[in-house]
Amino acid sequence: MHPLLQRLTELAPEWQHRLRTFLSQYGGTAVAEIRAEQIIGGMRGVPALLCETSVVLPNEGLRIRNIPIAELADRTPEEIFWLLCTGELPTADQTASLRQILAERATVPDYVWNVLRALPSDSHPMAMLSLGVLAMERESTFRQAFQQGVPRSELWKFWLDDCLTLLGRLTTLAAGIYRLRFHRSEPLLPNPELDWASNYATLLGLPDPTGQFRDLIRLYLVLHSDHEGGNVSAMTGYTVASALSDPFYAISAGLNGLAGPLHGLANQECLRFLLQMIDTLGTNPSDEAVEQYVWSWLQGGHVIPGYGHAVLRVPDPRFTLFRQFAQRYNLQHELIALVEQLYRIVPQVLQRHGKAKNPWPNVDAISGSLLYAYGMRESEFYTVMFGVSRALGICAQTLTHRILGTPIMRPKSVTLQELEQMTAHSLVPRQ
Ligand code: CMX
Repeated sequence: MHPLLQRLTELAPEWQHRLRTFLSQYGGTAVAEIRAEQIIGGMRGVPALLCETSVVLPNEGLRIRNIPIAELADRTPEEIFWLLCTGELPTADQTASLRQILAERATVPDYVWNVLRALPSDSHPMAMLSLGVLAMERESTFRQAFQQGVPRSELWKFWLDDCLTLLGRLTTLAAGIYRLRFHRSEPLLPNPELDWASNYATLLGLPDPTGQFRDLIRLYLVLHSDHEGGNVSAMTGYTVASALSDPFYAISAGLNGLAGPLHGLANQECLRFLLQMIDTLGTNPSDEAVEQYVWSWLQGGHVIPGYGHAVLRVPDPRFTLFRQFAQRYNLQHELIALVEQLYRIVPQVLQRHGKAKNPWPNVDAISGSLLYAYGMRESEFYTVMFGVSRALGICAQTLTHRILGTPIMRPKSVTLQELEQMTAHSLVPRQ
């Protein structure tokens, strides 16, 4: 039994007991009221999902297992995955064991590459990533275990096994997609001696004489790993997994949600926004010119990509950590300069504009510019970078649900007519 499985086997009974006790004592207790506008408005603010791995505090940002993300910025993705899954930071031996498992599973089978090679050359890299993950579903040990009648209480072990296979291969898959899609070159073979982030950076095949790109990839994979349970990709993964569809189905589905411009695609959109601005205004534009550009963008009915957030009400600490990365390495690039300039200007503009509840930058306001500055110019690939990292969180979240044995998702939907009746007469909906 490998150390992560062993530790989770020790923790699982404790967690299951805690949940059973809680439900028996407080299962019938009302914890929130729901306004009609929240039902229409994407359930914003409704506490409707259990998520143990992380929280996003409006005035602070992300905490993974109650540790502020800023305190985790120097960790490796392997440490973060262990933390997400167990609630504990791993020892050096535990990290090494996880690193070894992921490295051992890093080879992507040929049939997956063949599926991807068969796609039209203009397929979006996110569609390729999602499809690549889905193609591997045939190897799911979870599905086999379920079909063979393994007791429900044991199924989570197979869930973990699938997650480790999926994650081990994911960096190789993503880097191969980058090479196939943008450089018409063949995927590189993973190096079993390297950790997850270093392998990924190497397999992408970009020149990295200083090692700074590898450091950026490591930070990138850590910062995007999880953002509580209610965002589109995590909630989609959770919903699909709750039907006991296996991790390949669940992660592929989550990635499809991440591909939307209001969610993970915002980093791609943000880079396009910056490049268009440079095209129009030239390099080193004045503050006045930038402000005017931002206003006309808003007046054209567009959102400012990389700004605003459904939960956050302060600058995203992940934005701040990326900014510090650029400062630490004294990164001189016109895009990074523009990111800084927008940070001075956009929040004031959005405040005066008066719509966005949060005028501050989110992580996407800078992540793409950093990748661009280090030579990854293909903005269509940026959401894939995000997706590789976010798979850590969705795997850990769904694993926790399998350990706790939570049931299939089935919220009650209502018609507008029912809502009208409920608000008029304060009735509860028919079941
Ligand atoms: N620029 C212009 N208008 C914005 C805005 C922005 N950056 N952010 C919000 N608004 C607008 C909304 O479009 C909405 O307008 P309408 O009432 O006309 O529909 C209004 O302000 C209120 O929105 P909100 O409650 O502040 O924000 P939401 O929770 O509805 O949406 C988000 C959150 C992220 C989708 C939105 O801020 C946005 O579109 N931002 C730009 C895209 C982006 O950066 N997305 C990445 C988010 C991080 C992630 O999930 O990956």
